[in-house]
Amino acid sequence: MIAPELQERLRAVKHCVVFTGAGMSAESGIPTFRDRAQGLWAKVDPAEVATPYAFRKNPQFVWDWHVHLADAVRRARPNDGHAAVARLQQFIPRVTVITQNIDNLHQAAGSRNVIELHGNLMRLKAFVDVDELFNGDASPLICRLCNGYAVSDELDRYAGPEDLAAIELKAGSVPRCPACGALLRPDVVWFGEPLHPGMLEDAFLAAETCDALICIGTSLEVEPAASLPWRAINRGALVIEVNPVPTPLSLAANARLAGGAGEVLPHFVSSVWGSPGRRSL
Ligand code: BV8
Repeated sequence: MIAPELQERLRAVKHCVVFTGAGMSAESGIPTFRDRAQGLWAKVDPAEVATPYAFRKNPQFVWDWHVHLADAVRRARPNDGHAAVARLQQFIPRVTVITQNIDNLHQAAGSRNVIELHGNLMRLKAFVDVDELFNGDASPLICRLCNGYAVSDELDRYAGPEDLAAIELKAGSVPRCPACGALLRPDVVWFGEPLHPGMLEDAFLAAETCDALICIGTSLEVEPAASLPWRAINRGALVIEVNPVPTPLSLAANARLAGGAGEVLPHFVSSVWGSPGRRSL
């Protein structure tokens, strides 16, 4: 498990970053990214379908792919790994969870300071076709309700935020903003889209100023998120990796816990900081 001197150093940590990927939610029944193309989607490369270009070309196809994922997310509950991550808040003065996941399970487990680098599948937003925007010379009309570029002004002048909030990511045709008719899409960061600048800046700052970073369930293949553990290492932070298989980070980390998040994290947290319920803050 973890060498005693490393345990001592971990117990002295004041700010811990927990950086997670799809493997964190695998034991909650949500397919990892590389396994996402399962069953009816077996022939689909997620990096090809989770893009604005794919959505513009075939909105219904991309919508249906996300509905398939959303159904798995709705069935999912936080696993023992999410609970162990949330328990760190009892022992460490500051815990920042930075997740690539879009399933809300860290928050559901009780983690309070969560940066969702790639968005959240249960939120919708207007689809803004940047290419279309820069082709046309007419300055687009911004919809007062969805903040998208209105397809037509005031389809329903009485539509309000509750009408927009009532629209869900579920099977059926791709919904439109009730006020302006703009297509709606999942509020996740697709490939080829920039991450939210403020969020990314916060994530970089946390990784560069923390005392320890625990990297859980990520293949570290997607940038710019994948650079976070390396930023922590470059600043001299302790880095622990949790993954059943080695990754490019494994040899550089101070320790690697080979196993599933739900399987190894509860024992890791108890053995270093103490069993559930023991408070040290
Ligand atoms: C951007 C939302 C710029 C959608 C996602 C060439 C080289 C380098 C970079 C690029 C390139 N070409 C393009 C890029 C950039 C691209 C990128 O990185 N592509 C990769 C594929 C090469 N990045 C982007 O496009 C980003 N944007 O760069 O914008 C820009 C700037 C200005 C203006 C315009 C543009 C946006 C990236 C975000 C993409 N969206 N998600 C959705 O989820 O539907 S990323 C997607 O991959 C998921 O969020 C997923 O979380 C993420 C990363 O994957 P992992 O989480 O690591 O999951 P994976 O399955 O890979 O691994 C799971 C791991 O868990 C494995 O290691 C496994 O062993 C382990 N595991 C399994 N079971 C368990 C476990 N671990 C613990 N416990 C278990 N039980």
